[in-house]
Amino acid sequence: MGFSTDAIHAGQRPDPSTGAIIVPIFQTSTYVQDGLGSHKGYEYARTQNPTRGALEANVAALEGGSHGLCFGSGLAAISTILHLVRAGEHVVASNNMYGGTYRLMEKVLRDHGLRFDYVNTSDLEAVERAFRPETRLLFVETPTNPMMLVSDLRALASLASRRGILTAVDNTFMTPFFQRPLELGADIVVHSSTKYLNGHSDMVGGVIVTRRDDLAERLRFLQNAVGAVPGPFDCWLVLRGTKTLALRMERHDRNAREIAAFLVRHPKARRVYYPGLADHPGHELMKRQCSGFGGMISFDVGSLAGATAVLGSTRLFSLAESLGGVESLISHPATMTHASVPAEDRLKMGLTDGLVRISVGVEDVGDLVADLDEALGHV
Ligand code: P1T
Repeated sequence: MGFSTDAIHAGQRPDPSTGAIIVPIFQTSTYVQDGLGSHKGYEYARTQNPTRGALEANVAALEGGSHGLCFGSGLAAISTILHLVRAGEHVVASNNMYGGTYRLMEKVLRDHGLRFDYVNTSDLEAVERAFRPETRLLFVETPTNPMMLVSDLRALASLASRRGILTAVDNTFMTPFFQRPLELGADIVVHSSTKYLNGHSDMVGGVIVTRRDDLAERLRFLQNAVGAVPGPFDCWLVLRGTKTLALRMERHDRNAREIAAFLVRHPKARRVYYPGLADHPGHELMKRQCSGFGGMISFDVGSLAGATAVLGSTRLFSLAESLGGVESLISHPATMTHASVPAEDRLKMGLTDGLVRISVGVEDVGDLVADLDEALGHV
């Protein structure tokens, strides 16, 4: 089936007891058993929930995987993946990624004996040099948040698998509509479903997808044993979101291409980071491994004062963390999403105090351009 057909139908059948076309919200903590050891496949709602199960099957189909697992947040999903790594083992991760992922690794799991190295995963030789005999996991974001660095997933997965190292890809920015890491050889895909999968900025959640039965079995065990599961209503909201994922992503992408072209021409936007631009270093690679460029753009206005002026002047772009909703957002990575990354590491990757990040929504693009034009006039 095509992507949009799967988005609307995969994992979802009319409710057998009523015919309700939409999977109900099974708002229950437990299930009555017929007798000792005899039940309908559901025992306790941390372990199984039919609404969650429908979403898990839905996102698994969209990613071209065979197992989906939902979590209470993107970070809960990433944390569960990192439970595959034991004390003394080593992880190689992208040196620019969501600040909360970096914080989880550096400020929580390092104290539990896990070892981390951060490299520019666009540089295959740097990744190879970082691998050690005890490396268990390669964790990649592409494009990265917020510098939009692009990594070659097929090459990375091949480098890692030759050494028996797992590859996990955070696909939050691209979504399976534009990029399917499992088809490029990755073992695990993870999402903050808070973002594009849900698309309406009204819940927090995470999803993991894999094709590997062995990994799925261990991750399913961890999902239940660690317990960072989502509630059924939040799963239902994401199921509602994925139905329109294709429509929304096409529009995010179209709007973002137009806004990136506008920013490039604007004298106050000194640098524009968007992989849809022909001179972006990852542009050709993106064309090979993705079918679009997405709705995230970063640009540098040269100073904190300039960024403050822009962030304080937009009217349609709301100043807020997060991304991927139908409404456009604007944020300041250095003090918001990436505040936990040391300043010197931020600067090394170009994440300056003048950097502004926008999540381009699905509004009329002319209105969005006019809003940014007005705000940039205050720099
Ligand atoms: O917020 P949560 O659902 O826990 O997801 C964390 C996360 C994981 N991966 C990526 C690529 C992300 O961007 C995020 C969350 N990001 C933001 C809140 C943000 O504004 O960038």
